[in-house]
Amino acid sequence: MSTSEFDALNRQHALPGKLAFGPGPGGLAVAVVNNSHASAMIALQGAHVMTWTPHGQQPVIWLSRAAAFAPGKSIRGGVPICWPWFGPHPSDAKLPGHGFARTVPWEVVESRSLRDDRTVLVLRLAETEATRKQWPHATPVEVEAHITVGTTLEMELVTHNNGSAPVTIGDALHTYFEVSDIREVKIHGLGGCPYLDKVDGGSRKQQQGPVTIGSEVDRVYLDSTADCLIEDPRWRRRIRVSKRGSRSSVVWNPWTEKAAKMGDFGTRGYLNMVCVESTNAAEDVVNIGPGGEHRLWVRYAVEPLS
Ligand code: TA6
Repeated sequence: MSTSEFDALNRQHALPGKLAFGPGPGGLAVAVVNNSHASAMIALQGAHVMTWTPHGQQPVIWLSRAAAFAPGKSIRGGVPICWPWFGPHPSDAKLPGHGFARTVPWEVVESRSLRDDRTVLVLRLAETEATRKQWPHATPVEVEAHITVGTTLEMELVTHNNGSAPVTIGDALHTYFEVSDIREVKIHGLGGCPYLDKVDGGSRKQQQGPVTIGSEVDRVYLDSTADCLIEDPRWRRRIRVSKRGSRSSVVWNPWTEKAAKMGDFGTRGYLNMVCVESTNAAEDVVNIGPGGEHRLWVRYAVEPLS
């Protein structure tokens, strides 16, 4: 983005002292938020929340120190938006995993400060010839990301079916949370849920008690609508993941080998992260009727461990 484009963007959407746009890592255009509650950085590519840190807290969102930042390249960490499919494309392995939304530019459509000083930023992805090539379908669809930065982080992914035919999407907020040491963390809220274990051929199992991680974990929890709690004893906190409009959750940590193969995790990055993803994936994809919409909403909150 050129200086004059940043100037135009700031003239239209900057919030003095709270929100400004400029070049970020790798020259990617970013929105930088700093209000009385928290700081955050959001790449316009993919409407990708890269960082969110409530003042006085350790970072809540993990961003790999070895992440690559380049146009069209997915960013390792933050909150990747998976849309309009989750995971591998259902029929064409040549198409990007987790859809194209996270690697294309989104347009800023609104910014505002709320009365409680939280900062709202709304971005929209309108379809293009390039996206239609990857996702040919009869009905015009667009998606918006509503991001609210405060002592909590709220995100809502709104898919609008603007046409006269139904459309099916998979979507997710593929959030990387920062933890002190994954080996000490417990994830509550999924006990009793059935899950597909992608580390064991996708076999269907049932979660017993909290999730603990001591090797590669990649699980799609079905019928999971309750809050998840990421309990971090060393940082004496837990991160509450609340959601609406999502019927499945994914827990993922690549552990050593997979992280090394991916190349953008850094040497020990996997020890300080866990993905708890709010998704509509696998058998939980979403059908949106003509003129309808689907909302996937999350709220992340940090709570002290008594
Ligand atoms: O959500 C878990 C997962 O599907 C893993 O299987 C792994 O592929 C991860 O997403 C990261 O995918 P990415 O395309 O961002 O490298």
